[in-house]
Amino acid sequence: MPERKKPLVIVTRKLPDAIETRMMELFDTRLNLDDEPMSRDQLIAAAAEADVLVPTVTDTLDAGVIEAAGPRLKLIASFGTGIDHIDLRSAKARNITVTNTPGVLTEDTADMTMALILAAARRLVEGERLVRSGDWTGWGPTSMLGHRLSGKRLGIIGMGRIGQAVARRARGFGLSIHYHNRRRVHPEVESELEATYWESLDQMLARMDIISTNCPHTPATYHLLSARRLALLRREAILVNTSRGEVIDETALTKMLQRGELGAAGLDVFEHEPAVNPKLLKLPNVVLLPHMGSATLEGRLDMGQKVIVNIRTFADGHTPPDRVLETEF
Ligand code: 8YV
Repeated sequence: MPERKKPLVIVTRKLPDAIETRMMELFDTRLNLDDEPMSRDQLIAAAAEADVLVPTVTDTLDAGVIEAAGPRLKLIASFGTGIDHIDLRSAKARNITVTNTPGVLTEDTADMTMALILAAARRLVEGERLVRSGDWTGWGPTSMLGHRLSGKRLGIIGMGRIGQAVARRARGFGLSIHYHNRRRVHPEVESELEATYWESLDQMLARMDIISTNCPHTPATYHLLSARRLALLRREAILVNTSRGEVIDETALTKMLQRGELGAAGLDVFEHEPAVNPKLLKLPNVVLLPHMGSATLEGRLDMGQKVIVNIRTFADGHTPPDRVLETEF
């Protein structure tokens, strides 16, 4: 049997060595060893040449880039779960299959969500800064007071895999679980988590001590937490976001934090990453992280494995396991 030609796979960012090595063995792989994010022109050039493109969240594959794709491009195997950086309609119109890496980031992202909840409620970063500054004068009965988690209400926006993993952890901290989701989750899950479903997001927002956004960014969730909705939050509420910056109106949120209209926030993602609203940087009651919710070595290896399996399955003429379905558009 004649040996089949290996597909040309162009990877846009530096991936873990083990993943890159395996990709080199399996495919005609072009790596980005410098890890310099590709410019739009470089992306267009890559899409024009590749059989398979492996982008990440930092690559915007909009209609223009996808329309410029060459006839060979048949698969976009994204390294990541979120797919909001890819114009799925254009990909479909060009008959390009899109895959992602769901499931393997769930626990890590949920851990980071809890870390942000704890950090914001208990002022971890402020305390750390105080010690480092050399200005700490010793323990005081009223110094560095935060808020107890146990007995508070957590409202989760987006009760998918990550939202549920957050709920499981939060219950261990004594939080009661509330959620808003497009669809009510299975009664068994609701009862396991003793979760209260709110069809009305507005109603839920007004009653929670802590809000966590765990939904994907889609046209329907863009600025889901608009200025109007943010204003419904209780004055002492804590808001954490490990999903996508675009889900929250960052300007409105910043204004509220500046005016003391919100207790605290923990943000791992931003509306215009990597740019962060400079006003946020000045606020003491905000914990800011550089989109590291899923940043574990184990997670990155699992993601890479998924990318490889998706490419391999597709190249063998089968439907890749993580094909993004049209219902996700
Ligand atoms: C990933 C993420 O690290 O997978 C996602 O949706 O937000 C991140 O945690 C990133 O997307 C990799 O492309």
